[in-house]
Amino acid sequence: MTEKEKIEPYDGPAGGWGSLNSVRRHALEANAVSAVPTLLKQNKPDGFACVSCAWAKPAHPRPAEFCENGAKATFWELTGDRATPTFFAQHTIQELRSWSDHALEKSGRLTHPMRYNSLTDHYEAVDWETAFAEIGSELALIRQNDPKRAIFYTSGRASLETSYMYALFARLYGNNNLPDSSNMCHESTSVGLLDSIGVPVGTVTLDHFEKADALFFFGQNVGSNSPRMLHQLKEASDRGAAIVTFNPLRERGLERFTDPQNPVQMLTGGETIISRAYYQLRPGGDIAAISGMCKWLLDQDRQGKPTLDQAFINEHCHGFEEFVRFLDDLAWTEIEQESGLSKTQIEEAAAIYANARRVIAIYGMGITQHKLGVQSVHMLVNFLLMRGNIGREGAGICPVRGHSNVQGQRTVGISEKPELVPLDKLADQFDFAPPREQGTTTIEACERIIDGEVDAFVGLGGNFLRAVPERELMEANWPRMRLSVQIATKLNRGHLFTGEVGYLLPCLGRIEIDRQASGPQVVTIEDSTSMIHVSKPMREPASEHLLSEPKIVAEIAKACLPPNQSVPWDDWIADYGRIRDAIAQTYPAIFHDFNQRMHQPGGFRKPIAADERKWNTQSGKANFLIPSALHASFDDGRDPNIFRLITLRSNDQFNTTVYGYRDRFRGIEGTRMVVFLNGEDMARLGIAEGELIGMESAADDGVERRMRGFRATRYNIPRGSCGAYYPEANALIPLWQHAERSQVPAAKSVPVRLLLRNGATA
Ligand SMILES: Nc1nc2c(c(=O)[nH]1)N[C@H]1C(S)=C(S)[C@@H](COP(=O)(O)OP(=O)(O)OC[C@H]3O[C@@H](n4cnc5c(=O)[nH]c(N)nc54)[C@H](O)[C@@H]3O)O[C@H]1N2
Ligand SMILES: Nc1nc2c(c(=O)[nH]1)N[C@H]1C(S)=C(S)[C@@H](COP(=O)(O)OP(=O)(O)OC[C@H]3O[C@@H](n4cnc5c(=O)[nH]c(N)nc54)[C@H](O)[C@@H]3O)O[C@H]1N2
Ligand SMILES: [Mo]
Repeated sequence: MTEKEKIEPYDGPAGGWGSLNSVRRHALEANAVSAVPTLLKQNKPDGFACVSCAWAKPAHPRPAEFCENGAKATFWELTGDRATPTFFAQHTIQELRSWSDHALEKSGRLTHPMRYNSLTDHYEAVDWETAFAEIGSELALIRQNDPKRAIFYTSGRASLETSYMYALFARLYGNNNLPDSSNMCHESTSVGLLDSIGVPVGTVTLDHFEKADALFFFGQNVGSNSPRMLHQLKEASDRGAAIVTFNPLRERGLERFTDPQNPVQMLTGGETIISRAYYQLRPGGDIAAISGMCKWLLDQDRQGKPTLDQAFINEHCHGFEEFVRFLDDLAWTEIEQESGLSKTQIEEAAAIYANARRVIAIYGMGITQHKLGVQSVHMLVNFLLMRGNIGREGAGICPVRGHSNVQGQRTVGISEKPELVPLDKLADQFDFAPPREQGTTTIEACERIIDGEVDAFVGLGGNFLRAVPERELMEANWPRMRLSVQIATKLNRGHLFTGEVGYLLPCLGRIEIDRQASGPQVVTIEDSTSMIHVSKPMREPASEHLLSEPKIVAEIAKACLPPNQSVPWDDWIADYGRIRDAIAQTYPAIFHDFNQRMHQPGGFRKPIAADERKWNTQSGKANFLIPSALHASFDDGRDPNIFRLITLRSNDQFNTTVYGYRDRFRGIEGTRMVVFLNGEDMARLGIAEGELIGMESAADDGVERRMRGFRATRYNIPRGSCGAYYPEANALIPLWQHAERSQVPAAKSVPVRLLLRNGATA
């Protein structure tokens, strides 16, 4: 172990002084001390929407409505560091490929449009006109040949305005190839909730949170990934609401919280206990655990203790009888085996549920990133439906979305599924024939890139190559493409693999003032609770050469598409209010009077039919749906030498952006190359604490996926499972190991074997 690496348990709560210290340190480390005052405008009605997570922004914010990780995101974007043409002249791409994710982004904000020169292996500065002209002619040529051979990827940060234009651009170009980071994230939600309750998104707002009697958490790490929600949880806990958590790991934010904005708590060392009960189930065990709770509810009801909301079930639900048969056929031994929990634990949790009148189920990647991710979502809805917990005050389903506008992008047309987009409307509005064929998901895009079937990749943000599975094959095949265009704020590893023609185009971040012909512009986003609001930038741009995302999209579109009078790209750029008018015309039910309503504090809400107990499903009712298996994983969990690997986020990263090497709550410092293991498994296999071991995929499909150099770390994790950080461990995930139907990579239960020092495979 090097001197800087430190692995020891951390006793502090989430929030508290630890979080304030971390904010201070990050302002220095990110070279962004001047950005500190900016934080006071974060998530305020007259300020900007945080570029980190998608959690709701309240109408009546606290004096400081940012969290530790929101502050890091702001500092990281407003850093004083710059990746200039000189920087790129000093380092070849080959050399940069040996840098860490952290070091690459730490080089600072991109300042100039860059073109890859394969003769020198450097990115070199170009002017925007040259860039747009070449990208335009390359894209036009590919379009002539076959428009399906281009992919238009989006990471969930781009605004509603940019996303609407970008989706329209892809369709004018001639395809629905609009994969989104959501394809790796909450697509299991979009598919699963649509089946169950007829909406692709959650049904709750902050108002529901204020009235809930119990909150059930499944696989969402609030303390790191949506820390502002800790305030709602503290309020709920103070009010006596029960919080119950199902998670293989004991995540600190779900255990204890000290409110940094509460002087008494801060000075007295007071803490709020968050979870009343915490169940460390097996990864992939949620279907079993929830089935067990449902079975218990049913039994109680039959024993004459009214536990089910029969009136609701009769009036609103479909498929209940079949669900009852499914529950009756389940054996408790099977439930215990697959969930890793005892019958007593499951009954205890179910009893808390039965005693609460209004309940919200909250979940994240621990549910969606499994082979049966979609069915895990169905199961959560079944659980809520049994007691009528959808479509009333204080109750509902709450998928916690990732990127700050990922949900909104889907709302305004970023989708590979043409049936979800009002194509007829677009055809009328813009006088063209939109393509009707299915587009590619992220997984399909990867398959096609590996097969050499893609000629152009345009990335609107993100770090596609680093975020997807099957790293080696993806990196090896990427350069077969003719054209790659990456629109980005910072350099990342994905940019170090290019097509024959490769561009890296630097854009304004959301916090930076965006001046166009009609003056400074604002943009809008939709949060996790379907509230749509304005975001007003306030900082001077990182470089005078940056263009806004809408501008870059418009210029590329103009450069490669034949002119179309009905698409006023230039007018839109002159005044983003006109883009919002166009959005309102396409989606009047959601966006009428958009330019006025966007200023409403807290935002305006997108209508959510299920929250009014209107069910836009095929049956016209809310559906009980039956899972095909009790565990959600690819392996059956019976072979003691196959471990279910959970790929994890640390408290010091935003996805592939690694801010630093402190995973404070988990007590890991100075390294990310660790593998968490259960102490009994370590003893059984003779693995010493700190020993360097490897892992290989247990997919046994003829492809070798092997990684070495993980430090074995004893951790409170269920036997038979292990944990390692994302994105480092992505090389271990086969492309085909994704959720059924939603195609979300099964990143939370990757079957692996351990490679021990003596060469043995455990
Ligand atoms: N600071 C910060 N904020 C972020 C992000 C970030 O990287 N950093 N990422 C953003 C994005 S895009 C997203 S999608 C969200 C992600 O936020 P989360 O949804 O919280 O995602 P993860 O941290 O990947 O994993 C969530 C939890 O699932 C648990 N888990 C693993 N397997 C299982 C299982 O089988 N069952 C159950 N019940 N739990 C399981 C893990 O232990 C972990 O605590 O956060 C967003 N916000
Ligand atoms: N193994 C494993 N893999 C996973 C996951 C997992 O839990 N485990 N999680 C998955 C999930 S939930 C997601 S959402 C994906 C994330 O996949 P992506 O969204 O593709 O990745 P990010 O790391 O969020 O993208 C970071 C990059 O975005 C660019 N960027 C930042 N801000 C802006 C901006 O304002 N504009 C533009 N144009 N660019 C910007 C910067 O260049 C930065 O390097 O990863 C997925 N992959
Ligand atoms: Mo995500």
